Amino acid sequence: MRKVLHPEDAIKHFRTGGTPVSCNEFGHGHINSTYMVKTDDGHEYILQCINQYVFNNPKAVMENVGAVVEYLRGRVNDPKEVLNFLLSDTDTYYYVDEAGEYWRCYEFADGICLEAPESDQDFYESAIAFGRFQEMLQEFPAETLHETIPMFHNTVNRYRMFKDALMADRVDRAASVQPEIAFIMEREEEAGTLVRLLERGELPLRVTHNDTKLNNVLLDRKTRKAMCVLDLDTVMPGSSLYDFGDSIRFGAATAAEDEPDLSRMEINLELFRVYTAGYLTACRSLTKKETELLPLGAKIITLELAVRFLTDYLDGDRYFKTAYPEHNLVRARSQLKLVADMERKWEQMQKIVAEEAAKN
Ligand code: ADP
Ligand code: GN1
Ligand code: MG
Repeated sequence: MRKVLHPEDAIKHFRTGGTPVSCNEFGHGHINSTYMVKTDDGHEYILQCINQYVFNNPKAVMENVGAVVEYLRGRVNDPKEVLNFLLSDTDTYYYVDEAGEYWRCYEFADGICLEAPESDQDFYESAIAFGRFQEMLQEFPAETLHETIPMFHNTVNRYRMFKDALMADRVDRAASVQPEIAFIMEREEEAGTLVRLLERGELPLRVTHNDTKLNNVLLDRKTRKAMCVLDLDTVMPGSSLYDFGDSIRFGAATAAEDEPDLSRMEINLELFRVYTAGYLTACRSLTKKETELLPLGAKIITLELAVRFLTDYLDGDRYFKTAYPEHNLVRARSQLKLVADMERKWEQMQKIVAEEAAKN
């Protein structure tokens, strides 16, 4: 049960130029409560209430976000490439209301935000945005970042949480999802590969975005070039393969993340190629091993998302926002179908990566 929020009160605590005249729910994020606020001087802002079930230390989230945007501001060519947060009346980038809810406000960036690429070029540009983002953060002091969600992409731990939810079976749903459970368990060993390689130092730990779906990036309205990366809540030490993988599972799929008709869900190899080309162009520092493992990054992150959606389904839908009772199950099934399709096209995915890498 989500709490009753009061965005129209919260906005008054931020240093907006004019007086707010409207405040409406906005966007398709699964986590925070997002509003678009318009003021009488014609300005537009994004106001967000941080989801504290997901982020139990919202102050740490804002410290990370503040540090990252300030760091990036000194490195970009154009200020519109970085989110511009407003100070609140407590001189911080957040305001805490009487109920203990954390709010933040930033300028609305007038860019194109897509749920699916409208052209190959759009997807290529999103790869440039996320690849460049990671390159810019290469020297960022990782030890100063809080781990806002501990073990976020630790797939071994995601399996552990899945098995706990299965054992607890809080809402009696386990019996109805046996084929999905079997599919997931058959792939447990492979799912832990990236975690083990990171632990052994065979993959570098980098500062990564960790939530690189297409609707977390804005394209410039006029040029349709990469403009600004959004949703910085999960910027933490991670692997480039997480970022690459998450972009592929969302943007290179032929259907939406919650498509109920599984026959429509496949990996589009042309889009896979386009994103690979863009990512390799923007992210020059990828090691040979990282490059080779790009297809595995896509597969493991897709499987991990299936595990996370099914865990939430078994847990009674407490983490992701859902629009109907079976929503998380539908999402989990679509991700599993995508994994199965990647397995079918595995050799082609590897060939594409090798071909694109040879061009660089
Ligand atoms: P969540 O964590 O819930 O996904 P996001 O920070 O991604 O929250 O915001 C949700 C959506 O709001 C984004 O996908 C995007 O459509 C929109 N959005 C967020 N920030 C901005 C911004 N500065 N300018 C324009 N749209 C934005
Ligand atoms: C959530 O916040 P949003 O909607 O951009 C989730 C991601 C998932 C994604 C699936 C903090 O992303 O990890 O990949 O949903 N974010 C968090 O759509 O858990
Ligand atoms: Mg988002």
